[in-house]
Amino acid sequence: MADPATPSLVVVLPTYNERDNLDSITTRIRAAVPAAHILVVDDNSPDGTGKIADDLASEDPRIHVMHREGKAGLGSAYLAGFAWALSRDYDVIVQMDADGSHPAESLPGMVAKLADAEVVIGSRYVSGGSVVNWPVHRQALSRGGNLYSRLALGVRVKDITAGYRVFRREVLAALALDQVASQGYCFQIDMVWRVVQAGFRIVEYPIVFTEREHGVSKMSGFIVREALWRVTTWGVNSRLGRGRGGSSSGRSSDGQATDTVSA
Ligand SMILES: Nc1nc2c(ncn2[C@@H]2O[C@H](COP(=O)(O)OP(=O)(O)O)[C@@H](O)[C@H]2O)c(=O)[nH]1
Ligand SMILES: [Mg+2]
Repeated sequence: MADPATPSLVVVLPTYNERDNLDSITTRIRAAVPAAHILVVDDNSPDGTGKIADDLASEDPRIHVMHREGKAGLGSAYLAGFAWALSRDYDVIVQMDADGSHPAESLPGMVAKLADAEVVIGSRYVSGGSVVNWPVHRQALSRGGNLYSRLALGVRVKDITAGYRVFRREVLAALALDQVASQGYCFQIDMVWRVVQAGFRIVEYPIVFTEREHGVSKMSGFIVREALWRVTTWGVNSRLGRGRGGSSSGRSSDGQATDTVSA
């Protein structure tokens, strides 16, 4: 493993029809963390994003591309990317959307916070964080989903649905990722729930989330309904002390192993 002062880092970027965003986001990552590796996980995007990723990779040996057969969902793309990263020597694994919503410029600050925790969440809902260019209905959905999930699960993370995260490799190595079935939005909640139950610490780092300028969101009614029923099931099981609620594997946890910071 590399020198802990300069951890080797990979950013996993899932893409589905991000033709107009990929060049810009990879350039921003490269500027923010020059040594970063980038793994694009493309689900055979009809708009040719995979070809653009291949072209970028041919010019930059630290850009890698995983081509998958077809659209299999955000959660599945991240899990494939995490497995790829764990089979290599990376100390730090980052998940980030490819649409430019997650500011690559915050990455050095987020990585520095790994001094205090095993997971850092780029958070819209701590002091200093914000959302730019979201319509009222999307803000309401996000706020409502966060509030419901926090209450149902008893977790103190303010932005539990955030998609911008930095993990120490040992966290992902410790979780039973092959058992994660959640997609989209719910995948984010599922991962926080697993991290908390495994007793790892989470710190939230304020980010400014800016809605995409190019391409379209893949958010759907299915994704919202999935989150609602899964979170409700976990919350009920947790209160009944069974299944993925009461007993935790690995390190001890009181379900409150979280903290927030402002930076
Ligand atoms: N590989 C892959 N990427 C996906 C899939 N669905 C969404 N993404 C990517 O996941 C990121 C977030 O998706 P987005 O539609 O912006 O969701 P939103 O930010 O919640 O509206 C973007 O980089 C998408 O291209 C999928 O099925 N497969
Ligand atoms: Mg987006």
